[in-house]
Amino acid sequence: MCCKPNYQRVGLLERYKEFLPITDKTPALSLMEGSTPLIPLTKISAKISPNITLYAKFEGMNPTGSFKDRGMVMAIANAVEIGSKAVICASTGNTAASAAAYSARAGLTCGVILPAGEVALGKVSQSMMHGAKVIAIDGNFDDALTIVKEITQKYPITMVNSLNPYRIEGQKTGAFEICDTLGEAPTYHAIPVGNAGNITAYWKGYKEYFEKGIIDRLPKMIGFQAAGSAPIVEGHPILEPNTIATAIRIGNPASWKKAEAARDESMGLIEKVTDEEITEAQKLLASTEGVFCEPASAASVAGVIKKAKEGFFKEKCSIVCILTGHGLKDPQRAMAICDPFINAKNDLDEVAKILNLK
Ligand code: AN7
Repeated sequence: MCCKPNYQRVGLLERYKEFLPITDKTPALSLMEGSTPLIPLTKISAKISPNITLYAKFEGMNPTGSFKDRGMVMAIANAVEIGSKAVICASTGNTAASAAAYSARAGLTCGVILPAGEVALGKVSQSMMHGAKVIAIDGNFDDALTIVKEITQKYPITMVNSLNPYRIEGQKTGAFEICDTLGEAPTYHAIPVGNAGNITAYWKGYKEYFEKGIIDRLPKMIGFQAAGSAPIVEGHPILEPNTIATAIRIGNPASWKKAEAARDESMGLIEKVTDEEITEAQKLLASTEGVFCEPASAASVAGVIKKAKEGFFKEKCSIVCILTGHGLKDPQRAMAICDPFINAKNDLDEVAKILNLK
């Protein structure tokens, strides 16, 4: 009894090759991404509704700490295949970290364009450490994406934002994994929405499994934007998007129409959650479930809690919340929302007293 298949020993291009645009010439690139845990959230579901079986797909367990690795492994493998020497992306941080890591591994030059002052510390440190050329512009994510779109038209450099279709192809594997684990699609798929590539990719993945007869129903896609950065909810671009969830501080999502299609075809919804609701959900996940995700990720759980309070989930149902990135990406925010730690003398009695032991 030694050889049960262990998917953590293969990366996504290998695990799902028959579903991906892979040819004889695609390099076998991998950092062992994917195969992330689907964690039952029993405390939170008990708190909000007896009808709900709630899970977190913890994408923070990917090699660079976010879901971006799924699409990036495919996009960078394709860039190598087509002979690119350099790639570029605009990013609120996670795309950049992932692009930088996979570029390093594949031997490509990587440029990342970030909105200055608006990217969480962990993410910037990753891009720097992996050797990307990091450029912080005096503008927001939408401005950075405009530069990337124009530069890739003019110069021989490959875009690895989710406008690159290979990104979406890789990211759809998240839907496959959920179905492979549950044996079916969940009733609801809850997900944060920023540039809207991920909701697009998951919907594509579920539809492909459905068309192949691997699952016999589709989930309803329920997406959540941050209230200060909710262009899809408001119905127009937001010129100065704002939220503590810097990953989804995006005013004009590239995959806007596709996100609406996922919402409408699945009979789901896209709504907004406030920064307070996001923070509360982030703390609840960490302090009662032991799962530390970044603020943007908590938007999915915040959205489910909000809809449960409204009585939206009437029947017995299963809900998978995508926790898109790890909490360690944004340690400064985490420190800011917790009670300060206690400074004490180097003294046993004092420490015991603080712990209420004496
Ligand atoms: C943790 O890295 O857009 O709706 O440039 O990092 O597919 O954009 C990040 C997005 C959710 C939103 N959660 O996903 C970037 C970037 C986290 C994220 C999103 C992002 P999309």
